[in-house]
Amino acid sequence: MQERRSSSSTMAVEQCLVLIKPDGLVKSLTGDIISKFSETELIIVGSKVVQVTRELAEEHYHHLREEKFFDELIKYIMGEYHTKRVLALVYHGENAIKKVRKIVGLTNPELAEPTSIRGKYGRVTSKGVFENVVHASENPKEAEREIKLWFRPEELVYTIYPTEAKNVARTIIFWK
Ligand code: DAT
Ligand code: MG
Repeated sequence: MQERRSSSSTMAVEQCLVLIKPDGLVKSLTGDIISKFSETELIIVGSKVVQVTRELAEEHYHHLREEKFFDELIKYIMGEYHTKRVLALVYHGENAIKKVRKIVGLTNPELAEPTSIRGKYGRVTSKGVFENVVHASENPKEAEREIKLWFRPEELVYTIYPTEAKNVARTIIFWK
C-alpha cells in the first residue's frame, strides 16, 4: 500500500486564540507564558490588552451558560478577583491548536501536568473556580469564532479570514 504522507493529511496551518487571564497578569506571568509558547515556533499575528465587558465574556463562554460555575467564570475573566485586564494573542502556524494546548495543560489545574502552564501556575479556589491562567481555542471552528469575537480584521497582521468593506458612520476617538 502506498504510504500517504502528504503534509496536508497530518499538518494544518491553524490559528489559536490565547488569552492570558487576569490571574496571569496579576502574577506577572506574561513573560514566562510567552517564552514557553515561543518553543512552538508559532508566530504571533495579533495581540492586545482588553478590559473584558460582560457582553464579551458571556459571548466567549456562551457554550457554558448552563453550567453552575458560569457566573463565577464570568466574574473571573472580567477581572473581579485580580485585575480588569486580559492579554489576547493570536498564534498562527502548523498545528497551532494542538501545540498551544499541550503547553497549556488540562482544564483543571489540579489535573494538569505539573510542567504545563496550568499545572505550574493554576489553582482551584474555595469557590470552585478553575483559575487556570490561560485560555486556548479548542478546534479550528472555535478558534475562528473566538478570534472574530476578540479582534477586528485590521488588528491582525494577516487577513486570516475573509473580510468585507462596509461604509459606516461612527465617531472615532483621537488623541487631543
Ligand atoms: P478549556 O479552557 O480547557 O478549553 P472548557 O472550554 O471546557 O475548558 O471550559 C472553559 C473554562 O471554564 C475553563 O478554562 C475553566 C472553566 N471550567 C470548565 N469546567 C469547569 C468546572 N468543572 N468547574 C469550574 N470551572 C470550570
Ligand atoms: Mg474551551
